[in-house]
Amino acid sequence: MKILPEISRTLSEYLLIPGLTTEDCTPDTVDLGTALVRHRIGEESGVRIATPLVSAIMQAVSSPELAVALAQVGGLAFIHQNQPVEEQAADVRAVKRHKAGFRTIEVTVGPDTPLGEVARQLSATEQGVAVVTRSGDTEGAFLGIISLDDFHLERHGAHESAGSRMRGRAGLVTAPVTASLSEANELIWEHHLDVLPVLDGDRVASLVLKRDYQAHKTYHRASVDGEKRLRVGAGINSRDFKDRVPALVEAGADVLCLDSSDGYSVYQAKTLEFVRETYGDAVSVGAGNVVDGRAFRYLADAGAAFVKVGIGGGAICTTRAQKGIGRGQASALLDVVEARDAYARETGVHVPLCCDGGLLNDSHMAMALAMGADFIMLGRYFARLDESPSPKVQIDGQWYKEYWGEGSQRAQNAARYGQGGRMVFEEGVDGFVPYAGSLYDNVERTRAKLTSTMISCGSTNLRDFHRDAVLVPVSAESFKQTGAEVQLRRPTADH
Ligand code: MZP
Repeated sequence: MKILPEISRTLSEYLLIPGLTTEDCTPDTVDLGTALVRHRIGEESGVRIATPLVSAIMQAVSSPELAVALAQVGGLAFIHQNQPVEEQAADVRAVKRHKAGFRTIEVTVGPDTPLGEVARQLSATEQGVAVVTRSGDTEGAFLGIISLDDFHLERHGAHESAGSRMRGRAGLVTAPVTASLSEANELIWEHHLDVLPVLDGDRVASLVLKRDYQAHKTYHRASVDGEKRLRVGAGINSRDFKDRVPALVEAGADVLCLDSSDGYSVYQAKTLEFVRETYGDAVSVGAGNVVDGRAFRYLADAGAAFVKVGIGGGAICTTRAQKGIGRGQASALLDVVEARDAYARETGVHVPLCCDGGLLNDSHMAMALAMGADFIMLGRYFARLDESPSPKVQIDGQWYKEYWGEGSQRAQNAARYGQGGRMVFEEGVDGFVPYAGSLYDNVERTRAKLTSTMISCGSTNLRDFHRDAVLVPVSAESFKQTGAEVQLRRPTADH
């Protein structure tokens, strides 16, 4: 028996000290892009994401619908593995059918098409913006970009305005009907419009809202391996991997992740070995979860593409109470970051870390990233949103979404928690989380907060943030003082 000298600490036990904010540190210059899979230092990771958020490998969280939305804002979802192989592969295929890009539709207008028809199509598909092309024109002729808000203005104008002007929320530009796509792009930049086309050669491949452009530039660059399809990950387990992995690879999963509450096991190493022997470096598999440097090293040596950190911290998790296993997320992360950095110095290879579970608010995400996490896995956060697959229910006038753990009676994820292949006792609960609206709005707000934190710390990218962040542990007394004297007029909207 050995007792570690330091106390097990959570993420809320730290604060960040601001660093010097310079003029080149602005919301437009902060890049939240991150490596998802291992790579040689100095080289680019084979899979990068523009927003450092991934969804938990859970029934209540990672459906194809959520995966599409999350990929569109630059993150990545892991389709859960607590279902038959064919069903999981079908979920992956459903995501891969979507082309990369922001919520957009292409509308073709003829000489007599009323603008109202374009508006109707936009509303029917709940899209915010449309690229308008004209029927009969040569392929790629670009007439304009219409945002739903503009229809109130356009309605009163002549119909041909759709063909002779480009309108964005911030202004009106007159352009020749035959403007090439790149000319159109330049005009939109020049006139500070709110919507931007992402070009694929001479054609508009997708549209992004300007505020998301930075993310999408990174995402778009990262997402081209030739097909420009949305990215999606998928969970696997160390039991049926010989069937599951080939089916998921065939379905087009971009990255796989071993789904286990305790990843420090020979079974994970054997799974990684199988994938390496079968596919070489062509298939990336993350592993975990771990809470110390020894376990990280074991999985890194076994070839893990990334390693997930966190045991017992999940919002629905009862592992610590049931088995006495776990570690405060901050202590776990700091220990593993040290091992990750030592591994990089020794081998020249960076193995990204994913901080998984128990992040109760956006500041916890900022803290995890500051401590060295490359990206964050979230369950409760995504379960609360429109796009998650769980039922929305009303209780005492308030809306909630159902959220249950993979170790709960309801999920019965025996591959993750199986005690001898079946669930003898539960390690998770089944409950409700307050409904919080659309993923697009929530991720946008979270991105804004992370960006703002990084600006305060004087960092424009996550690598610098890891290097330059200065953290301080806080005393129990200082917690008590935060906002304790103010009676809230209304509950805050933030999670
Ligand atoms: P959270 O974001 O909801 O706090 O935590 C999500 C994480 O909790 C998942 O990614 C997974 O690692 C873990 N999890 C999932 N089910 C259980 C359980 O039933 C669990 N105990 O701990």
